[in-house]
Amino acid sequence: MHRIIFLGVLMFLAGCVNRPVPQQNDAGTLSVDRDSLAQRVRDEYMRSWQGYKSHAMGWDEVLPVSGQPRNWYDESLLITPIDALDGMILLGFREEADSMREYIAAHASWDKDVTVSVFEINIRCLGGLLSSYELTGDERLLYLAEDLGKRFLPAFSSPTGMPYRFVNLSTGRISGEVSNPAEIGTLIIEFGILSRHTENPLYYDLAKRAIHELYQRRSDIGLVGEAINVETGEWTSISSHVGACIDSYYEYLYKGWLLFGDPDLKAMWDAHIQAVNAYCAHKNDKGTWYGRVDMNTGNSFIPQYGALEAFFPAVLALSGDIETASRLHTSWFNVWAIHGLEPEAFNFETWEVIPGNETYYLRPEIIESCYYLYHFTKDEQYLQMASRIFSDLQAYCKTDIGYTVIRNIITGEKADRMESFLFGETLKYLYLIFAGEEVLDFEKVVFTTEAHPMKRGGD
Ligand code: DMJ
Repeated sequence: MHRIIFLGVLMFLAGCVNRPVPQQNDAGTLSVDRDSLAQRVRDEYMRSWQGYKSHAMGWDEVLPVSGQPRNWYDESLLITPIDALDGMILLGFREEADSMREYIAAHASWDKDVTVSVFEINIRCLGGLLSSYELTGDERLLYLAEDLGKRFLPAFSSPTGMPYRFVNLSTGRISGEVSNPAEIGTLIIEFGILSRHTENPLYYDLAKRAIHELYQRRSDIGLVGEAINVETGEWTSISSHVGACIDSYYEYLYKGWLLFGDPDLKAMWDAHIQAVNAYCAHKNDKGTWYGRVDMNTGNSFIPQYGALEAFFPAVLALSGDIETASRLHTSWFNVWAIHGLEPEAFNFETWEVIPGNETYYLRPEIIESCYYLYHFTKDEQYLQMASRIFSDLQAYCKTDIGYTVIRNIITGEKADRMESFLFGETLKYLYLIFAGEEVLDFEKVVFTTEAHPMKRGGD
């Protein structure tokens, strides 16, 4: 017992050591030292990047506890370097970014007999190459992006035009006929930017057709389900929400409208957000939430919200609904504060982690929402939240090599995984919120779902 108390005190002190001390500012509100936090995020970014380089250079990822290298498929696609490159540029690591750009130009190749997830490789690699191309003008990155885009094309050969989930990069063989709105609808930004820079409308047109086909299959009350067969067009799951498998479909409708000015995308967003607000939104004594319902009736409400849903305040804020965004974000931050990390899924009525969802995957969405809400409101509370999150990441997820997934946020047990979105999103959003808009003018870009900024208004 004494040992447990002693350990508890040690853990508490360890947490305190890492937490930045809030300071009183002139207005009498708590403030955080943004410059010093931005510098600390930069240091952590570079420390983790060196961890990847020294243990796994040329592989897709490093395992941050064991130090083993890991590939997603039989051969490396350089997922971490490509996903990280624009962050390296934005954080001001110019020499490292130049050398990594040379490395990618020399070693990246899509001519591989591997069957990949179109969604994942699109958001991490196609998006990463295109934003780095926009930041540097390096035509070799655009060449790589176009080559990858072409290899995705067989995915659209389904009878409905909605893409299959997987494609073999070398043979074009497709598989995965049961897909979902997120994987079908989260292509239009990357494909549209590829069309813009290659002056080939094919990519935008295919991604738009896929979205259109999906939208046509919404229910009478304007909701989509969680899984759909791209060959038959039949829904195979009627669960409707703003979380995994649906999330970035909604996100890309609004952002696609901002980026390309396509009124069809705006009309689709308007129809969906009305339905989502009517059926999924929920208030209780603990806050504002978005839960799960039957897409056809809007009934059978399940009070589940989680780490992936935490992007939704960012999109609500972007679309002008700051008030709901702020209430929803604060509700979820209160869940973060229980354990100092967030669960993958949480029951907002019983106030418990949903069994089997105790893992924290180093996800960025809660930080992304802090960043958007701070941009729109300039309210210091969002800086304080981001500061607390950064402090918790250091207290619980930090390893000698980088940062790791926490298998169980209640016990603190570590797993051994560091996804590329640590660089692509998690540390990038933390840096951007602390560093301020001199680094990147929020109004001049649209962030992809993997936080790759794409320039608004042409090239
Ligand atoms: C990222 O790959 C993207 O943000 C995606 O849209 C959802 N999941 C991860 C981060 O959590």
